[in-house]
Amino acid sequence: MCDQAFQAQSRKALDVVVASCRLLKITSLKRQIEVCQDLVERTPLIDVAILGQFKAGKSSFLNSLIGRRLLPVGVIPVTTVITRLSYGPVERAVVSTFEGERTEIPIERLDEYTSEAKNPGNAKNVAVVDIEIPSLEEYAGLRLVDTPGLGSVFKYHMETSENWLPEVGAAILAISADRPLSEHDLALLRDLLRYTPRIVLLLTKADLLTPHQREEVVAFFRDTLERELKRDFPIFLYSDRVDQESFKRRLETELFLKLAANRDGEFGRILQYKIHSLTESCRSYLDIALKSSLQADQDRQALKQQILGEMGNLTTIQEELITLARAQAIHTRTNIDKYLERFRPDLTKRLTAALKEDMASWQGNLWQLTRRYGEWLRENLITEINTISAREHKHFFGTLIKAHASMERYLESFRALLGANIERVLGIKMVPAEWKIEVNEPSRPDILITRIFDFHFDLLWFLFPMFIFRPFFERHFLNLIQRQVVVNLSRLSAQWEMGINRAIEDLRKQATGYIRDELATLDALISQSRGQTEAIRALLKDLEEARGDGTRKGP
Ligand SMILES: Nc1nc2c(ncn2[C@@H]2O[C@H](COP(=O)(O)OP(=O)(O)OP(=O)(O)O)[C@@H](O)[C@H]2O)c(=O)[nH]1
Ligand SMILES: [Mg+2]
Repeated sequence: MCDQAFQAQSRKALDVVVASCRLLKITSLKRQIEVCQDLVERTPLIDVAILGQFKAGKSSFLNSLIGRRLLPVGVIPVTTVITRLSYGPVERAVVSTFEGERTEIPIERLDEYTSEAKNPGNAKNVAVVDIEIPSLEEYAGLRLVDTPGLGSVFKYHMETSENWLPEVGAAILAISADRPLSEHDLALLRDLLRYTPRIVLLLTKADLLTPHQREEVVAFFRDTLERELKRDFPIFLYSDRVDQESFKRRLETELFLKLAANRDGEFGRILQYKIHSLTESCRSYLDIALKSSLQADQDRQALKQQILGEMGNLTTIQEELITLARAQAIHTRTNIDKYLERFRPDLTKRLTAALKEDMASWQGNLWQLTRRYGEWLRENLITEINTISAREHKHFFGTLIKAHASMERYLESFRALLGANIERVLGIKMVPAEWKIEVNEPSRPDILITRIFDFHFDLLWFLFPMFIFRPFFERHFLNLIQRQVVVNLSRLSAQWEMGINRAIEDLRKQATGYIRDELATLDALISQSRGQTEAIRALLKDLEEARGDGTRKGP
């Protein structure tokens, strides 16, 4: 938790802002208030990911930390999906799928989702399992992340975990102490360094070594890391069989507590900055309301006209934003098609070669052969197209990025013009509400290959003795690949187009919303502030007081 006094002060400042908004019908600060309220109330979590080769003892280590055999462990690769453990007053487990579905499950049935034996190859499409348990209270604020063997999941993890403070997380690389540092581990370390500087090594299964051997192993690791990576990493020993408590204590004082302290500092700075900018905006609005409240009625109307003038016309603004969105959306499909074209020839060649090789061993009549071919094609195309989709989709986002930039520019110029008018007419330099339109990345489409053949001539299999016709049909199957590749790349393109254009539309709605709220707020401030001079003055005073030390200028 961040500093209690600072949190109380932030709450007080928020209360004044909320009261001001209620009195003066300020709608444009709503989002910012929500963000700050959320930050003030929540305890942010730091992710500590346990990574490493299969069977390094990652899950066993976590079980030992929490003092309970909760995560599945075993002698063959076990953990198949990412599992996050954090403190919660009541025990619960929630499974989230890649489709975004969340289901609560009984904690005893965890292995049905996280173990390779009961969820082979993650057939259940689980993105992550989140577990809350009361016994993690001493680690409150940390979220311990168990990962499947090998490190590549870390990339996935960093991409998908909540991104507000990703850099605070740490990585624990588990390596079995009875094995030397492998090339794989070094490669993983190099990879990890791109994501977080906070990496420690955990030499597991220390019980397999004598105290003297342990020292030797630690020295060997130090030397190798210094030579290979020119880096010094903290190294911890661990065993879930002997001296658990002393191993645990060292980790706690030298790693976990330090992480928590870091997080508090970082979190405090973010909250301070956000509260500062929110109270500044609120004060500008109160200033505007105060000036306007002191005017006679007819002057107030004139003021409104001078400040909003042409800009007050929301319909024109809406139309302009629609034009901006459309200008990008119409190019989305062409851009993706053009980009995907580069994969077509190679993909066709690769599939054709693979089919030639695999088909040689197929047996049966035409009907059986066709079934086999259908399955083969579906399986291989789905894998290939999904791989392209997962690896390349960031390249499809051109129009989304451009739409985002053009809407931000539009908002900026709207804001600049409005600010200039307010300064000219009222002499107030306005601190506008924080505006940030957020891009919601479209989720990955499901690739579905439906029809393989237009005409089921395979039903007439009895007409074609295979020893005569087989070469003919093989050729036909091979030729079909080219068309299947074209059709399915195009389908992929269409699915991404839909997602991306939906995201552009979402940007447009956000931008319109910002402007609508700002205009409504100013309209309310100027038209309805009559006779509220005293109340406004009191709020300004409260705001000054509440800002106190707690909202010194942020970073
Ligand atoms: N002697 C000894 N064996 C351990 C220790 N920790 C784990 N093991 C054994 O190592 C094997 C692998 O343990 P897991 O915890 O499943 O390893 P993991 O890294 O989670 O494996 P994956 O999930 O498959 O990547 C099991 O047979 C454990 O009993 C330890 O401290 N000492
Ligand atoms: Mg495991």
